[in-house]
Amino acid sequence: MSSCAEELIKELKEAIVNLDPDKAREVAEKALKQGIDIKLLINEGIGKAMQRVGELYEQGEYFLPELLLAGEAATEVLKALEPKLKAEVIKPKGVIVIGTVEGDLHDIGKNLVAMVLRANGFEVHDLGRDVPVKEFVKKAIEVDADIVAMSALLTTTMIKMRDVIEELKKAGIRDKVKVLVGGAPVTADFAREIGADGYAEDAIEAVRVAEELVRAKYGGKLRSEF
Ligand code: B1M
Repeated sequence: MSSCAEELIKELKEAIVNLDPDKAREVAEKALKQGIDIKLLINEGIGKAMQRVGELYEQGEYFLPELLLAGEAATEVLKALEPKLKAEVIKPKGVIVIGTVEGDLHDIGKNLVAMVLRANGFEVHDLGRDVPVKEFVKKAIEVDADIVAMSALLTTTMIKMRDVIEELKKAGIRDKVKVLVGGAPVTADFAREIGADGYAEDAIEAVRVAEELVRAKYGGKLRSEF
């Protein structure tokens, strides 16, 4: 990493950890103008900053209002990155319904995953956060989804992913829809245990896994290849 990139990423992290959304957006825009790799901004900037915010919360130095402000700062960075990530999609690689599961208000990681999937040629229908189990299934039917993608950040809400899979079975569409899961407390083992088809650790991996899942559904092809 160049020293200029290092300096800007440090500034970006500080703006988020110091709870300054305006500054965070300003630094992100500056970094984009200087051509700094978006992956670095996402992983080293937003990712590491939110990790630090989580630590400060655990240590009793930050409380809920601080978490909210840090969330706003990270969202400002995502907004700045979005135009750079937008891809013109004529025929999507696959259709994805995404959301954060019921009871869970964390949506920064999910927004990031949705944005990166879109930028990589998927049609993404974002249901938002705290999404009721049945909403995932309803939307999957409505848009003829290839993948239902779920995010959870709480150990108490990740179990809702299993409920969505059960609901897909009840609706008779489990064999038509692949399930992709992720989020900080989610692991590959947990994904297997609940019967999901794929797990991704971060937004970049989510793209690779989503492509694999669509290919598995269509005998090796992406939707755009038909
Ligand atoms: Co909360 N919170 N929070 N919080 N919060 C955590 C998650 C926590 C770890 C903090 C801590 O204690 N250290 C802890 C969870 C403990 C646990 O369950 N194990 C926690 C808690 C306890 C809570 C409350 C219960 C606090 C309270 O009320 N007492 C409460 C719950 C509210 C609710 O959801 N019902 C709460 C509330 C909040 C805010 C609303 C204030 C705010 C969220 C704002 C928002 O999202 N708009 C918030 C925040 C900001 C955090 C931390 C600090 C940051 C989360 C974040 O945005 N990370 C978090 C601490 C931490 O994570 N270190 C914490 C950055 C983001 C880019 O990462 O979402 O992990 P992440 O996404 C990653 C990967 O996980 C992956 O890709 C992304 C990177 O590329 N990924 C996927 C995510 N989804 C994926 C889906 C995929 C694939 C990959 O496929 C579909």
